[in-house]
Amino acid sequence: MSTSPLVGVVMGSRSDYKVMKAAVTVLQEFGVPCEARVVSAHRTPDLLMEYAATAETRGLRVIVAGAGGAAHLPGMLAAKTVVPVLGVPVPATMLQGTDSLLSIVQMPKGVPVGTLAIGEAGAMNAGLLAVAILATTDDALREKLKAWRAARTAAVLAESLEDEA
Ligand code: RP5
Repeated sequence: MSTSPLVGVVMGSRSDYKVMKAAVTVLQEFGVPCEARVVSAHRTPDLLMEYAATAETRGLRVIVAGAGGAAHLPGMLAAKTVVPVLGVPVPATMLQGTDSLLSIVQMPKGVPVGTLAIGEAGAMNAGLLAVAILATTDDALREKLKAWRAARTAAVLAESLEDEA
């Protein structure tokens, strides 16, 4: 597998990393080269455009984008690149991520963003979905993903409730 990043994990603020690191962690677990950067739709709009415009030529195959509040980042990236964008709503305001979820999921037709759950589950699943997308053209990665799923299944089947109070 290439060592230059295949997945770009971007977020609107450093403060989003506590949620978005779940995407990075799972990508690292699968050995998928990735990069993590802060790219803000409203504070660094020129960087956002440059990031999206160069994503394909830099070799990125998937972009995972997390943001809180009125979360324009995933949609704006998707507007500027055909690299698939997976959006993660980050709970950052009084609306606890429902604002971001609706901002991300309600893309007008023609420019899709794959929208995940709010928070850490969404970030981890975005990482896993990026792995699954890359696995469509990478047999070894597909086998790793199957083994990862099988291990989780085995762990549940081995559980007992006998020690529960
Ligand atoms: C959004 O505003 C970011 O994605 C973050 O979730 C939220 C708060 O950002 P900070 O004020 O913590 O930088 O743009």
